Amino acid sequence: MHQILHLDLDAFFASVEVLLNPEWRGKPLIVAMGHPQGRGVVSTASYEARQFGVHSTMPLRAALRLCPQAIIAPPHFRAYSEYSRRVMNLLREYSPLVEQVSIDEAYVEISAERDAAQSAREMQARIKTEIGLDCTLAVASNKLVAKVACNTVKPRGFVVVPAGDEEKFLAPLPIDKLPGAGKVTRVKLARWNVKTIGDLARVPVEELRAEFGKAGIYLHEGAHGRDDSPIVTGWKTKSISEENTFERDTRDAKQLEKMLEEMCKGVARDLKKEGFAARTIVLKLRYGDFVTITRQTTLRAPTDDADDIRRCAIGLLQKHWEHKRAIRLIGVRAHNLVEPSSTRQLEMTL
Ligand code: TTP
Ligand code: MG
Repeated sequence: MHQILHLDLDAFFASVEVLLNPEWRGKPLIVAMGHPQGRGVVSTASYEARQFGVHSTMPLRAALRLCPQAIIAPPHFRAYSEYSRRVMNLLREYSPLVEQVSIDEAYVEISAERDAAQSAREMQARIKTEIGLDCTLAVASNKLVAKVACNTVKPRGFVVVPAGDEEKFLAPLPIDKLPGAGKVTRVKLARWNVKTIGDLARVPVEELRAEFGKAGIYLHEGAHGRDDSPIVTGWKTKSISEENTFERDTRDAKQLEKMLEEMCKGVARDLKKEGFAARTIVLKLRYGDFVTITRQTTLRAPTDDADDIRRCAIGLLQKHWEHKRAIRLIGVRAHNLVEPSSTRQLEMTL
């Protein structure tokens, strides 16, 4: 029997901002990109701001209508990754089996000799006292149940789902809490009048398979609280990117190239900081009508150099941008990352 723990930091970016600006504690706080009068988007909000209905991905203007007194902070990504690193290192004191799934989220497998609930309690207390952050923790026999459970007790939550109780625990929860049951899936599930995870568990697996194929089997297994996916360690950043939405859609090639140049510098800086070089550079363009295209170039040798990345990105822009069309958003991503040690090995074998 496995002991899996799922951790998710509470209102992560906002909580770090509070550590950097203690006078903001207890206040409605929104971390957002862009200008309040422009096309800013909410990255996250403190729980005080969420009471007004503010949430991630909401346009900042809408958020400010709901909560005009909110403090607005621009993001400080360096600080977030530093805090994230500290939390992940603390988790590694308890087990080598740590799978980081996002900047503020991880699974940890605790060995059978340890009491997972006790370790989890201790982690939660230490993350608060040693790092200053609140988190929510769930313990279960597999990743799926731990993740779902974690989301039911946010913020500052703690929950243990005893082995054998997985299905019973999930049954009353609304179906949208089950990973894999996205909007499209839920519309189709309405045919069986599925509202809760328990309702889904009662649908015969053959019917789910007929409707969803292999995904139907996963839905069935998940609804019964079964998941045998392993902890994947050695998680690495899969890509590094920057993107920007213009205040006004633009057809100005100079402006686009200037923006790209800035973003490429940022991407190169992050690559160096994380110790990676990229083999593939991807350009993303979103036109005024929201049609979005991505185009990519694969390099002969991996790079972390801003000029190399800029040359690729601008080359892609010149080749693929339909000049008549105004651009709303432009982005650049470094992808296919390799570590410099493997780059060196590569060069040596070439
Ligand atoms: P989440 O864990 O989804 O959100 P959260 O930590 O702010 O709040 P909670 O977990 O308590 O519900 O995401 C982690 C961080 O990722 C979040 O603080 C900001 C960033 N983020 C965005 O920038 N945009 C998004 O749309 C989302 C969902 C998160
Ligand atoms: Mg979080």
